Amino acid sequence: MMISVMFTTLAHSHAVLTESSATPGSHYKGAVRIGHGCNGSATTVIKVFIPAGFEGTKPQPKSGWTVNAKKSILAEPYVSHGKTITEDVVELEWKASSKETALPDGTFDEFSFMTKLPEKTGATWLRVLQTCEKGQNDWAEIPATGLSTKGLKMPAALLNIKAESVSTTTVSHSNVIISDSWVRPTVKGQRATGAFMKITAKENSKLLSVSSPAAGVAEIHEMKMEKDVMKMAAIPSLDLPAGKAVELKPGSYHVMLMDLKAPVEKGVKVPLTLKFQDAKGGNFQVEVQLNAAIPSVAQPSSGAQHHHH
Ligand SMILES: [Cu+2]
Repeated sequence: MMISVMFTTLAHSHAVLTESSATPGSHYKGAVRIGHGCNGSATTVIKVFIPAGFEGTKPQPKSGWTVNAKKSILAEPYVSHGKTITEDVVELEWKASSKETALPDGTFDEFSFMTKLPEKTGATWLRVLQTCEKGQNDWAEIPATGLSTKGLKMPAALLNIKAESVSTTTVSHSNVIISDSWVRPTVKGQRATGAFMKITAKENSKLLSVSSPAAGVAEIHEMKMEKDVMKMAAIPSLDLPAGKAVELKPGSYHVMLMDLKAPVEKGVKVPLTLKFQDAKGGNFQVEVQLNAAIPSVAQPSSGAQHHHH
């Protein structure tokens, strides 16, 4: 007879974040999930303590609960939207408006917020203080090492901030292979950005044009030295010799996306359509989803680039 052993995790009954990992510098929307009361008593107040480096945290309103965001003077001010921020939200509070709207033990609920995460990677622990009609649960324990909360009675909520391991995409088409594609995330107020990739055509081909629903104007650009000044300009088409990987990279050929409809935020996907001409003069097109992230392998070009046409 087979004996099946069920390993259960207690994680669902702790105060946990519904999204426990995120990329550095990203806009994060998360929720603290509360799985039970305090020793059978209904939950009346949830407080979430926001770690240093989280910017502009906002709680989501909740029906039947009064929401409060407490600000404090920052030890390290930061600049956002051109303004120096010296005071920011450090604590969120949801308080049941009445006995009827308190969260009964034996039920669960989620308390949502959004924030901008720091650029620093690593495990971040959010302390959650749960107050009930009788008693409190202070979710504040942090493991000495690692991410496992096993053995901890009241672990804090984990948010693991880590870089995406893959930030480029590859598309294979019968005539061309497009690899290592990515788009540079924009900074505030920037209306244009560059997209980069390697294009390898099977036969002699040409890249004729590019377009993207994310940009009002998309062009193929080259960079060249003109009287010791690096300039970029649109080119009518880009030659793709058979079997040779043509690199579109910072400081060299690139796709220029201008008149952006929205900021290109880190982590989003930007669709790009590339129109080609094959060796026989026929046209075809390829769609690529560009990841908005700077790949670790991409190095900014140093010095002048020389192109031979
Ligand atoms: Cu350009």
